[in-house]
Amino acid sequence: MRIYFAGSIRGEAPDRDWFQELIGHISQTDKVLTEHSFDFSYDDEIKKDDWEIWETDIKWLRSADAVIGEVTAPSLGVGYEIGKAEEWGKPILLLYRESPGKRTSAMLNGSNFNELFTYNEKNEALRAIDGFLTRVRAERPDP
Ligand code: 6IA
Repeated sequence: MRIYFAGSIRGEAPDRDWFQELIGHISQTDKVLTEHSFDFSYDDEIKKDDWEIWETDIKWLRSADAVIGEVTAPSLGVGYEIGKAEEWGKPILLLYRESPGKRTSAMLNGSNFNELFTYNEKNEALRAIDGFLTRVRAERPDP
């Protein structure tokens, strides 16, 4: 399946190594459309204008079978993508690492149009991804 992975880039400082781990995990079974968006070593080589980034990302998001977002670090771009994906009826799994004194947005947590999974250990998040992908695959209409 085509998976749109979303996570903070210009928003709050992301855990880049963890994003790579998540992308690597999803890539074992499915295609991550945004794999290079989080390859920060590309930064100097690929200088894309913001409008190009928006255009590419929106096309990918539109075409995705499902969206997986790491929402521990708040990000305007990720919130925007989730809003669109909800509107377009995409299956959405959001991963939020429990952080003392913090809570994620009520607009994510309160929504019936995504699954928000709160985790402490990384393994829990990886297992949530596996369960989500299995369900989405099973519910998917035949191509
Ligand atoms: O507001 P933020 O920058 O935190 O928004 C992050 C979200 O917007 C991510 O989920 C991405 O899908 C998208 N996004 C934001 N900036 C980029 C980008 N910049 N490339 C691709 N998608 C982006 C260049 C990154 C560089 C490593 C090549």
